[in-house]
Amino acid sequence: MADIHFGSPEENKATITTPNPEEASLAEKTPSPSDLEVNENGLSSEELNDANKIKVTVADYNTPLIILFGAPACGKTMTLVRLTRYLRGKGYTVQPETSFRPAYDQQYKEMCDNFDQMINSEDAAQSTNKINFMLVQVMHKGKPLCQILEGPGEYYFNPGDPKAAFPKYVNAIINSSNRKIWAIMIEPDSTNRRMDSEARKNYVDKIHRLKTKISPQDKIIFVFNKIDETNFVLGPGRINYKQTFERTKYLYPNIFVPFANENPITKFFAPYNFDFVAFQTGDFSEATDGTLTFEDGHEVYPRKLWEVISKRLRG
Ligand SMILES: Nc1nc2c(ncn2[C@@H]2O[C@H](COP(=O)(O)OP(=O)(O)OP(=O)(O)O)[C@@H](O)[C@H]2O)c(=O)[nH]1
Ligand SMILES: [Mg+2]
Repeated sequence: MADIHFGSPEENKATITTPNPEEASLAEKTPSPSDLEVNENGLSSEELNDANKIKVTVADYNTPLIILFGAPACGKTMTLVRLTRYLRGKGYTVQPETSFRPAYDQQYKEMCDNFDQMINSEDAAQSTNKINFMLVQVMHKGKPLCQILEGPGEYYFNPGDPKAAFPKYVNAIINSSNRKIWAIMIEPDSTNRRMDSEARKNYVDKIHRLKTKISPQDKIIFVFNKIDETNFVLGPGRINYKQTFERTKYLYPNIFVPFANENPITKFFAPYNFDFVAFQTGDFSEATDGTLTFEDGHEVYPRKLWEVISKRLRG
């Protein structure tokens, strides 16, 4: 398979961090009643006016977090949907963490209640419009393996306000004691109208800022989503990885610079401290009634992504 693997050196092996109950709640607690007017995204007006007031809770600080990090519309929600479908098909249990958002977020509650229906729906908008914040737990044979976290792209990188600092809740996630795998999403230049060359440069700066904050024990996976929109697909699931990697460096100048492997020995066979995975969530087409329908992409994509995640979960 034309597949370049960019492994991490041995010394970067993650250790399981000591649980710290105080970190379980990742933001301030009980809001006042006047702040509880909730908009259609499930955010209270207080949260909407000030992203630093957004409240999320990761109650399980022992199970590693997979954080889908990326600009708006890069495909985080659909990646979560596709991975969930794949994992369920392989006998894993994937279920939403109801405590992730406060009780006033009715939309979150509804999403948790209707999770199965939403995951199985062919109406892509059902997922992309409704899944705003999401934390799901992945279990196998009753044992929790990881938690996958999805949040609105604008709080990771907002093309309209590219220099904005991360809101408090993102910093709290960065600093939580969970072991973490950062799935940093990138995409072709033609697939996201808000991500022009200037925005991509700013996104690179944001990724570099993230890199300065995250623990050296965290793992990084660059996920090149929407690979179906490139010329690098040779056949179902067969990707010209070398070209995809070179294209990424061209589209996102200097993106990989802070991730170079500095180890004088291992750098010759593992030049970078990350994995690089090409991905497609699915095929999207507009039905005659205007709805965007979603058809799973080839299974090789979630299988490969899950393989890499599983490997990094092991250390
Ligand atoms: N061609 C192609 N388009 C995709 C793929 N994945 C997602 N898309 C398109 O990208 C759009 C946005 O996907 P989402 O998953 O909602 O993006 P997101 O990153 O969750 O966006 P925010 O929640 O706004 O941050 C979808 O409606 C699709 O049109 C893919 O694999 N291939
Ligand atoms: Mg989303």
